[in-house]
Amino acid sequence: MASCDPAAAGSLSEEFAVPAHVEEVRSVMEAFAVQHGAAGRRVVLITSGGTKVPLESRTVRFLDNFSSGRRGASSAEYFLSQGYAVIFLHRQRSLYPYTRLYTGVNLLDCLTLDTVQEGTGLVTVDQTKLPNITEVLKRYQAVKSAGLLLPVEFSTLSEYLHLLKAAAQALSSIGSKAMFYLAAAVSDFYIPASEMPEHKIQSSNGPLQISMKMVPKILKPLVKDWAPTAFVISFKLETDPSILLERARCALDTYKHQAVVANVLDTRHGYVVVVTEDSQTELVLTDEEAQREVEIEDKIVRNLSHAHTQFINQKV
Ligand code: 9Z3
Repeated sequence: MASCDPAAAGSLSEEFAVPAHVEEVRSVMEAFAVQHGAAGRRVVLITSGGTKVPLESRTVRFLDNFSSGRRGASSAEYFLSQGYAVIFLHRQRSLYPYTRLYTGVNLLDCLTLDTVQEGTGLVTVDQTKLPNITEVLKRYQAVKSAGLLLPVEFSTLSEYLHLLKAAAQALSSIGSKAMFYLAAAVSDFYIPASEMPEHKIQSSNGPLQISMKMVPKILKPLVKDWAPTAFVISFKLETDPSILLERARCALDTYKHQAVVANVLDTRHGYVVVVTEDSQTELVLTDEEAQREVEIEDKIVRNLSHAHTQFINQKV
């Protein structure tokens, strides 16, 4: 059996540059949590998309973790319909709640300039090219006008790590009403700033050999120190199904958080296993459900928000 995930190492600020706007974002997230907590709402912090690890300080090349952001973006919609307020910490330009439904559509092909209305700024939308747009727009505008969705962007691993820490601190005031839903695909490896070449690596120097350090496991301080009373869910991604559950259990045993959602890359949109200390629940999309365009995130979010209710009730 492979060993469990290594423990956290080093201090975040020493190893990863602190983004200039982190304090500002932290206070916006804190105000969001306090406002919704006071209104009796739960708040979920969703991470979504892959982190980028630069190979050069003036970055031309970088290592990316695969994630389209679909899991995070669709989950955000389902959490909103379950009554949660959502902080959506996502990779810049990855899929976004509601607009994700229209990726691949060229917006300009859906609009016609109304010659009668020309000069008023009005255009006509061809609704056949944007399925369910009226319904989706209504839902999006309701969420927006109620201030229920707070988007925060990251691009690099450093930004992700610092913003996640800031989010954990920001949500600490609402205790068990906070959920962390860590669906982002986070790099396990990085090159420390001190070892990174400043300029573009030259191919004229021959084949490239890089040595990367292990990324400190952020889940450890998150669960233990930054958000000890929150409901924390991590995701475990594997490509080899035979090691998936063992790796998920390993993560749960190491970090002692509430659940791991285990998935395999190729089947992630049709099958996941929610692993907790004393249960293992398979969530499956049937062919019939897939045809009706049911999404597995609907099932994941229902399962976890129910577990979150029980978690909150145990605490009071
Ligand atoms: C996941 O496992 C997500 O479900 C996916 C979603 C990234 C597969 P998409 O965005 O895909 O819908 O295209 N996220 C966690 C991935 C990850 O890096 N997990 C680490 C690990 O497996 C733990 S933090 O070791």
